[in-house]
Amino acid sequence: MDGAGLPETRSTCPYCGVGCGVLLRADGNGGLDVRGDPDHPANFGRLCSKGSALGQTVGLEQRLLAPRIDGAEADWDAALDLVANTFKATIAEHGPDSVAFYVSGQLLTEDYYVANKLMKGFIGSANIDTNSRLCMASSVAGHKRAFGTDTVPGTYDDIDEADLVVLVGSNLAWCHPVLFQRLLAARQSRGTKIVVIDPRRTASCADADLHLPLAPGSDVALFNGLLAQIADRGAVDADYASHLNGLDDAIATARADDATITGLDPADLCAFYDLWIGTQRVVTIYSQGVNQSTSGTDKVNAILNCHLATGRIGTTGCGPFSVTGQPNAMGGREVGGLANMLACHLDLENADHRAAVRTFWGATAMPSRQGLKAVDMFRAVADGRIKALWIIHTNPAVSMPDADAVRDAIANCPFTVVSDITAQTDTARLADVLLPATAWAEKDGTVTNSDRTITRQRSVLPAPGRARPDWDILAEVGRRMGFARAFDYANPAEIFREHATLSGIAAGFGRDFDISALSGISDTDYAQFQPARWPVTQERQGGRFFADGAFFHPDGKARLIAVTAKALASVATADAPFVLNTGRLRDQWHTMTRTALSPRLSGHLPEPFVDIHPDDAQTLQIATADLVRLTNVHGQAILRARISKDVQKGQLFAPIHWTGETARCARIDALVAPATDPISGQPESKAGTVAAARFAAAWYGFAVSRSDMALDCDYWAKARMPRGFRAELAGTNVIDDWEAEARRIFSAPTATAACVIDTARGSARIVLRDGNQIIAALYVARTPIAVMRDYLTTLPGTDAVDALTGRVPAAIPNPGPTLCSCFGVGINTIVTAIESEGLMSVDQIGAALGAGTNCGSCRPEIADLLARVRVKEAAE
Ligand SMILES: Nc1nc2c(c(=O)[nH]1)N[C@H]1C(S)=C(S)[C@@H](COP(=O)(O)OP(=O)(O)OC[C@H]3O[C@@H](n4cnc5c(=O)[nH]c(N)nc54)[C@H](O)[C@@H]3O)O[C@H]1N2
Ligand SMILES: Nc1nc2c(c(=O)[nH]1)N[C@H]1C(S)=C(S)[C@@H](COP(=O)(O)OP(=O)(O)OC[C@H]3O[C@@H](n4cnc5c(=O)[nH]c(N)nc54)[C@H](O)[C@@H]3O)O[C@H]1N2
Ligand code: SF4
Ligand SMILES: [Mo]
Repeated sequence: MDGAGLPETRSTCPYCGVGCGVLLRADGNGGLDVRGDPDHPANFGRLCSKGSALGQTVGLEQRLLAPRIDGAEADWDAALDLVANTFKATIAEHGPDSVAFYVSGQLLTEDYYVANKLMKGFIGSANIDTNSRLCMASSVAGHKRAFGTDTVPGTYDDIDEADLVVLVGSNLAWCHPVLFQRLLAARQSRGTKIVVIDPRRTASCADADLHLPLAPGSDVALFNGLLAQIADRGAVDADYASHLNGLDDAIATARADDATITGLDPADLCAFYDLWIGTQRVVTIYSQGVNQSTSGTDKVNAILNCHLATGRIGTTGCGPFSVTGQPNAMGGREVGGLANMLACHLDLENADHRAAVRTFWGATAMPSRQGLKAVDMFRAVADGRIKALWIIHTNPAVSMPDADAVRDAIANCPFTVVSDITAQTDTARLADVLLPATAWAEKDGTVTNSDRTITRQRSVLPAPGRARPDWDILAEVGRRMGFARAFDYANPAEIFREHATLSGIAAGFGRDFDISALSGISDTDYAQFQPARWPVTQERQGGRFFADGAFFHPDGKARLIAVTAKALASVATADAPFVLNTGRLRDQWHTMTRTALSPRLSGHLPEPFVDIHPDDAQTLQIATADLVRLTNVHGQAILRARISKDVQKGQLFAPIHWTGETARCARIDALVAPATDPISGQPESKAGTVAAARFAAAWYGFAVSRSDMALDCDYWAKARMPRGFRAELAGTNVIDDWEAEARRIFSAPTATAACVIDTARGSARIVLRDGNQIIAALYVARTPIAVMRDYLTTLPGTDAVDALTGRVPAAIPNPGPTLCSCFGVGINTIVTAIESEGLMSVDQIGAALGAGTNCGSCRPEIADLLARVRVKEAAE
């Protein structure tokens, strides 16, 4: 069937907190055509590489299609009864705090609302926490300390309207690419200056006026320095100060702090202070470099202090801006999905708030104290206090700090339920009961993005197999636990209405989150709901907060918090001398369960790596493309070395995305200490300490295959390519018969093999064919194997005759690794075009090759490449 005639459906991208609107059309073959929604206020039609590739990720190949109990398929009744009865029995025997839910900022608001209601209103425990603890908890805590509520004051329009945008611990170019595009557009039209504050040189630095590579963790000192300068230079807004408490104290404490611990060049620091103080319209965007820290909450407040002191908050082009990571991180905060919150920004520990929610829900049991925050929750699983655990829409065996310990805790928990869309995750493999959820394009509900805009997600594909929406699964369990009335929902619209009604009650307590004007929304209006920024009340819709100086503390004022820089939790020692920084790549989403399905996205960076400074590499005798083993008391990882001055000496950077499904030994959180911020409970995922050493493999290999491979050597990492899979391999063991090994890896006992094996030199090249057609190939050498990977990945399924050489035939240009994933343009192609056609700008490269002209996500890297080629040319 040709889908071209079908109407497009408006929905939201399921990845980052930018919350881009998308227009979806089922192609009639199970696939999906995706384009940016030109009318959505987050993106106005733009998409990044991940959003553009959504259509490649909706296939059913890896989907979980039926419930499983102990690995065997089961029907829903059996699975739901088992879950409900086991939770009930556990609570009856050990009390409500012996069970826990660990959920996700990727759940829809309606899913999240039901989960929170079930735990906090009916099970009677607050042991529901979420991966937002690893993500937004410090921002939430910082907002609440300063404003009295968890309020994001500004909107995305401020990014368009600012004269200075400061990115603190945010790699916006890769992690919020559409906002970065909006920022670059502002830079072009009004000359917006950009400052990046990040220990690492990132893609976001390509267009920056100033990059401050501060010492890891030293943000408080940097912003204290700024506050002191604000005071010293008379830049405090005296009028606005009447709305503030704690100003003098915060300034005095800031003056006593020491900005030199940032390790920055004093001239650069001064340039930053001049720029910040001298520019009225400044937006300070911050993300995980701020939040994921044992002083995360203090970092947030150090930033908020500067905006409050200058009154630069809540007006056009002004304000602190915590950008949310996940698509519904904000919605999760609204429903109170964290263990220390109630619903609708109400406080669990406030008796009046509790009474109001209890009455509204008709709650049968409600906790009066906070539940366990993520790190403590998994500790309680490990030591047996938690006996039944339900994990929904998150992959903690990979993403939690001390991930090996978390994995073991889950494995040993007496009863673990996992709701996911696939059984092929490190966490799902540990489940006693596995529940199949409908995925993004199959479900209905709402999400709230970083600037408080609520958008609908709408289903365009049928639920496959027996998959059911998360809210529906949760409500079923609630009913089967005996709470029939409270969980008798017919559809998400009904849940949304209830949530909106409760927000009106919360507003009566002086809370900011109020969408009560939507409490009577009809099913039809919900179906047609257009993006709306909260609050949504009879009196007001959207807009900014705090320009009027009205805050949510009892006295109506904001609080500046006196904060002092603290050392990192992990101290470098002779045993673990390197600081390990971790973060994201442009084209992968977290634990890759969806983005890795796209060959286009997998082409960008197909292997886990660690960036290491050239001086450190030299000391450790590590050469480019060597493997490096990182170790500490928590665990280990083996990664490919990338030698780069983007990281500072003594620091390493590794991506978070690889799992036990995609690599042998690259779950980076196995190395991350479970040290947390004392206020927010957020772990310091950006600054553990590790030892690094060259991993001495006896052989290195590269493999391509039409079908999946059976890999079990010391090092392997695999990725999709257009017709199959590619893998990097290495081992310490001696393999005597490479042909037999290849047949085993590729499960091809009878294929025709062409082999060149040189035992003396330890090299082997093996191409397996079915008839003429290449089904797989393996290349092995004693040193990191130099073959032309980008060419070899095109071979399976073809009858190419020259595959055995591992080299591109002279007649074919080698495009090099993919830079532009939309158009599949490789680095070599771009470099050649720059050199041979004399291209001078990213736009000229786009015009010549198409690269960077669709989603624009690769533009910073193209700019970087251009600069490098020009520097090289200048030196020649
Ligand atoms: N492509 C892609 N985009 C994503 C995601 C994804 O998986 N892939 N995930 C989404 C989610 S959930 C989130 S939370 C966001 C995260 O978005 P970001 O926070 O922008 O991403 P990260 O790469 O985790 O970290 C940002 C930067 O913090 C820096 N950093 C480390 N330590 C410090 C420090 O002490 N101080 C400062 N100032 N900086 C430091 C790191 O070097 C890193 O460049 O991205 C969202 N968008
Ligand atoms: N070292 C280090 N660790 C980190 C971070 C870091 O920067 N450094 N970042 C942290 C942050 S900010 C975050 S947000 C976390 C993210 O970490 P996770 O939340 O663990 O990562 P995801 O891969 O997004 O996990 C989502 C899971 O939900 C499944 N899923 C997809 N759609 C659905 C659905 O509709 N329903 C259900 N039930 N399941 C679904 C996916 O298959 C996948 O298994 O990682 C954290 N861990
Ligand atoms: S910026 Fe990219 S990943 Fe984020 S919502 Fe938009 S399209 Fe999706
Ligand atoms: Mo996140």
